Amino acid sequence: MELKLNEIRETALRLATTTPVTDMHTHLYSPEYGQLLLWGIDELLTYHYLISESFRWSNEDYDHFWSMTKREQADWIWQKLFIDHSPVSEAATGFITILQRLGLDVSSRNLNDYRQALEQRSVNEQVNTVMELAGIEKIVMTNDPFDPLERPIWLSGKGKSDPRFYAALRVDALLNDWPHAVKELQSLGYEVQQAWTEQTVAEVRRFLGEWIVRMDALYLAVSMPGDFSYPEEDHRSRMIDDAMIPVCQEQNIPFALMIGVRRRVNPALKLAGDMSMLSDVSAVEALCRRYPNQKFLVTMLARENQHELTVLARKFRNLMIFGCWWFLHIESMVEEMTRFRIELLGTSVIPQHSDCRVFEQLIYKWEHSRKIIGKVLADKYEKLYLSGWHVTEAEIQRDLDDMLNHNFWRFLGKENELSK
Ligand code: FIX
Ligand code: ZN
Repeated sequence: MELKLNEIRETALRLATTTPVTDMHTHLYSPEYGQLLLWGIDELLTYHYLISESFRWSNEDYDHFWSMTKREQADWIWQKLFIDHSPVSEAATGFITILQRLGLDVSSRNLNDYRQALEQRSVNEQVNTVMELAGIEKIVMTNDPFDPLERPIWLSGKGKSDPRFYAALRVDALLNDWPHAVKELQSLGYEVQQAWTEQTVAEVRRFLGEWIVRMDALYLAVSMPGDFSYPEEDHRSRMIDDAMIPVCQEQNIPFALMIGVRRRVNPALKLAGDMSMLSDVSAVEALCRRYPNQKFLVTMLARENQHELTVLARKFRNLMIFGCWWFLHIESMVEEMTRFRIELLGTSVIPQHSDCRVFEQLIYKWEHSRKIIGKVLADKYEKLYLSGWHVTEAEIQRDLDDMLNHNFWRFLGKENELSK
């Protein structure tokens, strides 16, 4: 049934907040991964986004901060960002959204009550509650065979025992720290050497192929610095051309590139010390042109790259742009990006991923983004209505299913996962 003008906004917002989501890039794990799955109040407060924000209010010695227990760090951050100042940043407001949605009394400001309430829950219970509250159906993890905590779980065959969680094979070291990757590969029994020999290429391919199969990885993923350039006479281009693209094609999976990070500009902040960096969109253009049958999932970190990258997706159907990554995952940027992506690409985009590291973050990251996506779509449907094009509720549902769920699986050629 066609919607009336005054029904459009409410319908778009309601469906945007309830449509099941596939979260196609996270740093979350299923409960089988034990300590790798982060959840609870202290993990939430020590999220690296909040760590860097807290240091703006303090001359605390970095090393002293890192020597504190997690609980002490959480207390310190709570004091700085929530008590001494108002929690108006995206990450701080997000923490409040989580408390509220979990049914805790936000107005009490009693951190120990919040801790206690969550500590009474089991991890399985919390995973189920959060997925239900956030409307998340499927979660893609970030999986690194070089991680000594993660590798044994895969080798014991338990890596993919929860059907709601999917794997993505992360290959950063192979592209960005080859000497380290050589050591890791050698210790795993692959006969590689620093020089780019035929045997090394064959062994890297064997490694990638075996781990894609072991993980049933949906895609290969890497985050790149902004000065990534392609094609070049360098290690990265050789690795991509000789090993990664051939294996992706053999296995029929996309290659995901997250471009524009400058790691550790302030090393004392550890994970919180990474910076955003302008990137060269023409590297992606060259890849899409050279490999028209290879699918690329791409996101960039600099705001200045977003428009050009979106235009590029109009030129190459093998390019799917996704998410508002990291420092762009703030309400003003999500709105700006969602609006011009829809204006340039219609609904053929994956507007958001969460990048969550702590499980309950799914609640705020998706709630905040869903509202914006609903609002932007409502503006567009209302405009269409006034031109005489009247959408139905089923059509709005279809569009949101595409953006929040189906586009990802369709791009992978795995629509069958949607019925699971
Ligand atoms: O490289 C990545 O996948 C980044 O998303 C992370 O490294 C980053 O630390 C992060 O958590 C961003 O949201
Ligand atoms: Zn990430």
